[in-house]
This record gives sequence, structure tokens and C-alpha cells, in this order.
Amino acid sequence: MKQGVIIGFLGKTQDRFSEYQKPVSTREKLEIVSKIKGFDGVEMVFPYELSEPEETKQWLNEYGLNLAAVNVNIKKEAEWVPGALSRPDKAIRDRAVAMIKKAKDFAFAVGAPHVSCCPLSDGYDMLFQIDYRDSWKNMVETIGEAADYLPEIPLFIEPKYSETRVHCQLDSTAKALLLLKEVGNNNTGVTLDMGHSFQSQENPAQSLALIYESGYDAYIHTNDNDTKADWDLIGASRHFLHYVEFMFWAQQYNYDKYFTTDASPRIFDVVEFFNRHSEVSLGAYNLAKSLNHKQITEMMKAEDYNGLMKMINKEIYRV
Ligand SMILES: [Mn+2]
Repeated sequence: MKQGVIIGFLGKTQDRFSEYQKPVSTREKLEIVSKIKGFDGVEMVFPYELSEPEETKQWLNEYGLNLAAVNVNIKKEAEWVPGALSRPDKAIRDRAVAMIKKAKDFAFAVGAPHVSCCPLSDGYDMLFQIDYRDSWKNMVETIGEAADYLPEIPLFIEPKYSETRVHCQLDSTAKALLLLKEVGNNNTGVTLDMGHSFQSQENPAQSLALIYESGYDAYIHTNDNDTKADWDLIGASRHFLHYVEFMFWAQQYNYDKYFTTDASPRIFDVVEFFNRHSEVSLGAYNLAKSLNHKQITEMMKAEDYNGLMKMINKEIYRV
């Protein structure tokens, strides 16, 4: 398996209450990634961590890293804090689409495989806040325009239930897929973030299958949470069996992109936090690989539930 990390989590982060860790330059973040066992991929944020394609390529070469994806941020600029792609003001929407297009140009210039966008600020906080009809139509139009541009670089959309809006527009894997079906561009996919999927009360393994069975491509972010909020915890710290089942289905679909870590060390030592995440992710992946896939899918067909429960106890929990 190929593992990487969203490098923003290697420096200073903050929530409403506290600041965590020390500020680190983009180059220093790449140096830290090179010290994490099992990671050789990075997801970098456009435009804030990416300036010149040549400089980025040089740094990646220097530390032996690859770009897993370019993550385009369309929520940070002041005018996009209340939403970007779904807003009533066309000029605001156009500038957000232009930012995604620029991220695609950058991805093309550095040889990144795709651009991923999580439209977190699009949605609503209170009831009677937005016109649901217009906001949905605007999302279809803006994502469609961004997807059509530079087809060599596919656009992946990452759904999330809550935060930064109380209720995000694309609040589930199914909603993201519905949007992509409306858009109707094959050069698109869904970024399946395990923690976002848990927060939407989904089973990430089933959501992964839904993406592929709907005819779209998938890109994976790994982390964990308590299903109530997107805590970006270390993988499998809350959902071990889900983690192994997810790896099983990723293998069933021959997933070969990066498993990109979207986890936040917060109070933990940065490098050791990611070493433990890398270790448990690889462990869960290898455990899933060691299972008898053919026998398991045959037991599912035969509805041999007792046999499957036994397999879980003996082969996964090892009790
Ligand atoms: Mn994510």
C-alpha cells in the first residue's frame, strides 16, 4: 500500500479553544514527512502551500516524496467563509471555480494525479438561511464547470456532514455521488474520508463500494473519530473492525492510489503520532490481505453468517 499525509497537520493547528504544535514552513513539513516510516506521499494545499511548480518539484525530489493529490482550498478567503460554490452571487462562485481551475493547472505542471476539493463552507447554519433549490443548482453548475476544465486532471469531491457549516451541502457519500451524476463528467471522483463517512453515520467500506458501483473513481483519506465530530484521530483508535473491513474492500476493488492520512496530532508528538498511524494502517491492510477473500465472499453469497462471525473472531480479533 502507498501511504501519505496532508502536510498541513505537520505544523501549527488550532481550534476554537487552543493552538497546537509549532509553526513550520512548507519545506520543513516535507522534511518531517520524509522521517515518518511508511509515508512517501503528500497532499498539499493550493494555493497556500504551493507557489512555484518548479520549487515544489525540487523539494519533493529532495525528500523522495510524491504528490498524492493537490487539495484546493476554497473556504479560507474572507469572501468564501460563508460558502463558495453554492452562493447566490455569481461573481463569488466564479472566483471559487477559477481557484479550482488554477489548482488543476498547478497539478498538471507538477505531475500530480488529481485535484481534491472539500467544499466545507457551502451549506447552512440555521433554518430558513439558504434557498435549497438555487444552492443545489449552483453546486451542480460550478462543480461541472471546474470538472470540464483540463480533463487530464480529474476533480475529486470530498463530502462531509458538518463543519465549517453546521450542515454542509454535500453531507454524505451518496449526496456527492448524486451531484456527480448530475454533473455527468467521467473525469470526477469522490474523496472518501473515513472520518467524514463515520460522521455521516455511514460504513466507509459500504460507501467505497457505492462509489465504485456508481461508476466513479475513489481516493481515500484515513483517520478515525467517535462518529459525532470529525476529530481526525489516529486510524483504528475507535473503529478497528471497520478499518480492517475497509481495507478488505479497497483490496477487492484493487485500489492503487495513496491512502492519505487526514489526521491531526493535536496534543500528541507529531512524528510518533504519524508513525503509529502508518503502522496501524499498514497492519490493518496486511491483515485484510491475509484473509481468504474468496472464501469470505463465498460465505457472504451462501449467507453463512456464523462462518463469517467465526472468521472475525479467529482471523481478525484473534481470540
Ligand atoms: Mn479529508
